Amino acid sequence: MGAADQSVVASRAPHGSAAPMPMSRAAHDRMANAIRALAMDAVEQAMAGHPGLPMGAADIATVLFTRFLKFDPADPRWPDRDRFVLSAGHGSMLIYALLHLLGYEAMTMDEIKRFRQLGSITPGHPEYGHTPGVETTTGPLGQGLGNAVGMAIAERHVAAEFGAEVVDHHTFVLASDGDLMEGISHESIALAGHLRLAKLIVLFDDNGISIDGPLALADSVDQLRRFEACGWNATQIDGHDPEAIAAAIAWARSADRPTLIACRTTIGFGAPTKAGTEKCHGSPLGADEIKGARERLGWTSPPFEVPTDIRDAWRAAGQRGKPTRLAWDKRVANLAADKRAEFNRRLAGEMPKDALAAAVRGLKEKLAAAPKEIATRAASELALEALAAAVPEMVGGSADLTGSNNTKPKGMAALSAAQPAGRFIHYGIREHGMAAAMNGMALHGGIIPYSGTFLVFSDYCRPAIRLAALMGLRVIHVLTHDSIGLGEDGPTHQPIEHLAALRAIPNLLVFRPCDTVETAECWEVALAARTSPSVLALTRQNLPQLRTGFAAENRCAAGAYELLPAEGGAAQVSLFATGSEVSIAVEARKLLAARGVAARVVSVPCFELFESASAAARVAVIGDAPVRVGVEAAIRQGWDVIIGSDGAFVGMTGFGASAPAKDLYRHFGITPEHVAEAALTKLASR
Ligand SMILES: Cc1ncc(C[n+]2csc(CCOP(=O)(O)OP(=O)(O)O)c2C)c(N)n1
Repeated sequence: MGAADQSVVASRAPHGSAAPMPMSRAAHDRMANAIRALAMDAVEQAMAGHPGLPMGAADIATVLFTRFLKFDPADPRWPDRDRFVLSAGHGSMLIYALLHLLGYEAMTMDEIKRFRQLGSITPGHPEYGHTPGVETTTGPLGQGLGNAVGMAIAERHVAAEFGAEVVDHHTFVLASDGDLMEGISHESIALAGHLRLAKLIVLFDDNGISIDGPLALADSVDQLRRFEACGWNATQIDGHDPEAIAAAIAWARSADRPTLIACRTTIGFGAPTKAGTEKCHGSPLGADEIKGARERLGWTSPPFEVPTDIRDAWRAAGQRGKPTRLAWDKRVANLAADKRAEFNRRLAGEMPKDALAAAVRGLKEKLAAAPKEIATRAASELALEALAAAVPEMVGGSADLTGSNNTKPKGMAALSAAQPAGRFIHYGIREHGMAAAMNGMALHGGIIPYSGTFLVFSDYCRPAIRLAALMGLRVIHVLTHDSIGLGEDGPTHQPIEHLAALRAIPNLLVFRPCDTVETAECWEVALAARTSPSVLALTRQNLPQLRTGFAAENRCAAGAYELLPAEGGAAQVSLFATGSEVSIAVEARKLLAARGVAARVVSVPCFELFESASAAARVAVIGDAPVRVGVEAAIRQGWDVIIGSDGAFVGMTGFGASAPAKDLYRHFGITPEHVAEAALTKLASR
């Protein structure tokens, strides 16, 4: 920043008072140096990693964790803990050093020594579910910040429902230049500012260095003004001055909006020749540099040793939160019995099983009594009306396509700054920020987030969907307008490769229901999938209800099932289809019957569930008809698992076009006639 900016900084200086300093400056420095030493030594031993960020941000982390952060190492999942998100995941040694020093039992010195090794809890980038005390998986820059916005939304929402006596915590983020340069950061901070998430505090490691060198090579954004323009408080401080850090955090905690604290730091603080340069970003410092850093920092202990007095001071900081946690336990115990049970159920992520089952059953009974020819997006809205009433932790949303995605059932109030108890989030046109925030909500707990956009824009959410799958989070993406069937909007809006691309993500359930009943069943399975994210690919166009008559069994749970058997003899043809193409397969079956060919129709609402079924179940569903045909208005990739490489496929091979849906289906040959013809050709060639 130039001189002009400094005056802006001065006028924004925080005036709040911090918690009293529990230690001398010298003690602070030694505690911070313990982080620096562990980071240098672990990266050196692994011969890989990033010492620069932990060394630069050690003062910020020391102040935050010893004077402010509410946590208890004895219960890393205590629901009312403050969240700390290391958005700059490459600086993972910062969090590992902290967890070790603070006394998280699992984070032994051996684990620090095994930094980045197979089977350690100290992987290259922090991984949720792998390391107690790590709140989210970070590494892809910007995602942690996006998650933190969701965590802060969740805190406010759950607090609005259950009261501040049991839900009252802050979300802190340590973000780097890279986090703030990524586009997702803009979506996330704009949403946070709009929702006035006052308990969200971003500590920006403002070191002016990224991998290529000085930030000035590629960036000249005034981050303070950017955040302020998004409705945040913003201030800039010396990130190596513990009192300035403490005063800024105290100020931020009393704010009525989210706060950015730009902490001016020196990357690799203490390293004699590499500090302040990109040379300490992504590689070990080397023996000489480490020796020099030890001298500079006055750190005389050998590698992986922490002097007893410093270790004791860190442990004492780790013990600070225990009384607060025990007091919280009592407050929860004092809640009215049914409120307490509901609070605990939601935080445990358990479904209201009976209510959910009753809601699905009721809906299926209604659909059996009065079948509906509607789009699956409309069927999803019908399902949501029943489900959202039965599952109060569902919080919906849309990236400005609410009326198209049908994700807002009647009576669901908007969640806003003024009304945090609302259950529908207008995310704005921010698909990436939305998906990252959904992950944060699921990580926070107490909420099952679902949301919507067009299937084609899953590309805009994909990095966050991938992380949801990696972390095993129950988030549900309602992705409508799922094929050329959306019609006139044309090829920019018509997904072609998206189903295959989403199916390629491990642990993601991709559902493509064919009618109202399947839509209800897919919703039920998605809600029950505690450790998997789901996508519901839904149509714009109307579809006939193929599942008539009532059956309590959730047939979609198998992933694929025989919808219609062969008639008049053993099946010569098996027709496999998903979503809107199932009804085309049903028509093709009639055409084949007229030609004396017995065909069966298998609906495949979810490849992943089908692939996880037993071998016997799969063989039974695939059947032994000599000819297999797949029908899906998308690319063939992935289908050979079902139809074999010698199967016929009726679908798309390139981009779509702008026209009414019926014309497009004809134009691209995705018709009953063409399906029947493909089957007959295969039969004839045998
Ligand atoms: C989305 C994404 N793109 C690229 C990277 C690779 N990468 C890791 S750190 C980094 C930038 C480092 O600069 P900064 O964020 O300022 O961190 P610092 O150098 O201060 O540690 C990059 C490009 C990444 N992790 N995520």
